[in-house]
Amino acid sequence: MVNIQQSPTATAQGPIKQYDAIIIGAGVGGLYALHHLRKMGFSVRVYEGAAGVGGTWWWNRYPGARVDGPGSPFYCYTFSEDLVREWDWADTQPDQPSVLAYLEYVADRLDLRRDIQLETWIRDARYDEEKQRWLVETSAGERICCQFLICAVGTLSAAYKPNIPGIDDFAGECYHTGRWPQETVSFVGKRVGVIGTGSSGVQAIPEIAREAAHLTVFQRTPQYTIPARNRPLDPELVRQVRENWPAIRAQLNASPAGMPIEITKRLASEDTAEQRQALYEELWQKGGFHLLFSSYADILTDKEANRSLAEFVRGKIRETVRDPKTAEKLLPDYYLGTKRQLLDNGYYETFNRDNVTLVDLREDPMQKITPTGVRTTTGEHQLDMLVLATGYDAVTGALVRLNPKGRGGVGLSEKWRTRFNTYLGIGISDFPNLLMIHGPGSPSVLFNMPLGAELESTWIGDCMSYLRERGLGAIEPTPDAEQNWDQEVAALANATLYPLTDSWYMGANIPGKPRQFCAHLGGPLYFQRISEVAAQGYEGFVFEQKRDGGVTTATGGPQETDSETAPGRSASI
Ligand code: N01
Repeated sequence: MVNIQQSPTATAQGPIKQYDAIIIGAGVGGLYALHHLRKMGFSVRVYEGAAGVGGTWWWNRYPGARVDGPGSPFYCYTFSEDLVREWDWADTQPDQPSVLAYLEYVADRLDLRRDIQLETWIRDARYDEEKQRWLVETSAGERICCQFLICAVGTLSAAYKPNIPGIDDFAGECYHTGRWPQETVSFVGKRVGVIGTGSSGVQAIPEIAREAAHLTVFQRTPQYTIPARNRPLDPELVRQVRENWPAIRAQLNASPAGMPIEITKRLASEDTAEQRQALYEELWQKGGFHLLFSSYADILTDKEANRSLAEFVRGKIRETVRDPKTAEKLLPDYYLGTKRQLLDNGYYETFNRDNVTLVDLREDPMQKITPTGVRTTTGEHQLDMLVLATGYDAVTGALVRLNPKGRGGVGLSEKWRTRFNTYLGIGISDFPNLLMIHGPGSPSVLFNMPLGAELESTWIGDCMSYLRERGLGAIEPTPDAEQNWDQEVAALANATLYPLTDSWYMGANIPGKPRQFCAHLGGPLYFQRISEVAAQGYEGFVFEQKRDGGVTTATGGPQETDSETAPGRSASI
């Protein structure tokens, strides 16, 4: 049975390593942060639980995993024209091995690996108010002391295994899409069950169906998915992009999702029903997010506009799926786009195959998982393999599981019990010197992730340098700034249809999780806001002068001490 929780065992011992900052996570965010902070002269080390770099792209090896947004050549780091010139993407929606290979290439090209420690989980991180530093213990039993704790722990990294009765009793193979094994998984000749029809399920299901003897899809909420229309990348586009990269980069920075998608200002009510139908058809054929973002400006804010597009997609489902009863079960009824919009490569078509069965859990609820299959009200579905495509405790989950302890030893899980308050999605009051990349309340999952990581890491680097230049020991948001930020994030979300739907954006997929929209919807305005905050001397944050107990380290690597402080010593390179 898939094991999602990590259980570190070694006892902390040995000398204490000193750094300016440690970064937790070697995914898209952590890799860039390491590069950037190192270049700024900070001593930094990255700790990563996986056996390789890549974060979510290292773990998500399930069949069919690929970028399901406007992909190449824009889902990449933008800061280096060399990288843009050197890396050849094959498809418009690169598959997981390609994205992972790209991130590995970046790690090598920028010589990042020497400062990354793999297969090392952070098992404790607590802020020492006297020393103004974080004291950290790893699963390998190491002790680290650093001024800044940079959490690049991923937004979709805390895999969620639902508490279905009997889930640990299944005797066959069982895998979670977010913790897929390194070795090849064969479906040949097997009766496979997939629970979950979000992005991961919708990508995996057509691939598994091609190999398996039989596939049973357990669907709780039917979803709208739009054809991704993945295709080989046009060499002419690549040439143009490479030649005009600075201008394209500026365009990406200025666009609402950090992606080159045409955003229309036209409202659905400005067109007739026939005109809307014709536009939807054109954008459906184009594929990808165009249907959602380039059709009408009010799709995500106006119920009627949304209904017209939703009905169009429901029509496509009825057209595609031959068995009307199956088609009916696949028809979604929430506001389109308010759960993460899915893109697929032949999802609805898969239900025309003879070896695929759809179980609608809303009319035939799941009762339990048995050693040999899944029991629903109408009977038992015998299975050799179970795939849990059940998603993540998104955006906050990995931070809460890390559970750093801030002022007074209070853990983040306690602080965030009823609401995930942050300031700018970067800082948290009572957690001095803890800085997040893609934290809750930043655009994170609603913005091009590599580009967002660059922009946030740059802000973090500037902030650290502000402290260094002024001999400051600590920075932390005020509770007022945090509360105002929370209201701003909520107000942006409340102006849309997002809060009307149960989604992981709202925390609704995790029992007991506060219902709260997880991201700032401002896009480029967000990045403008955080720059303004910095320009105004980090308005909304408070600083502490450095106390004597603080240890200053210089560029180039850790200091080792056998007590927790070494006042006045600075590291040699
Ligand atoms: O997870 P999800 P995901 N019984 O939470 C169902 C990103 N991503 O891994 O909708 C039965 O979306 C649940 O049902 P319901 C992307 O941002 C990116 O698919 O809650 N079913 C749902 O169908 C995405 O949005 C890429 O009713 C249960 C499914 O499991 C995010 O990751 C690829 C259940 C979970 O869907 C998460 O996607 C993949 C239960 N007890 C993912 N519990 C790329 O860009 C849950 N479900 C490559």
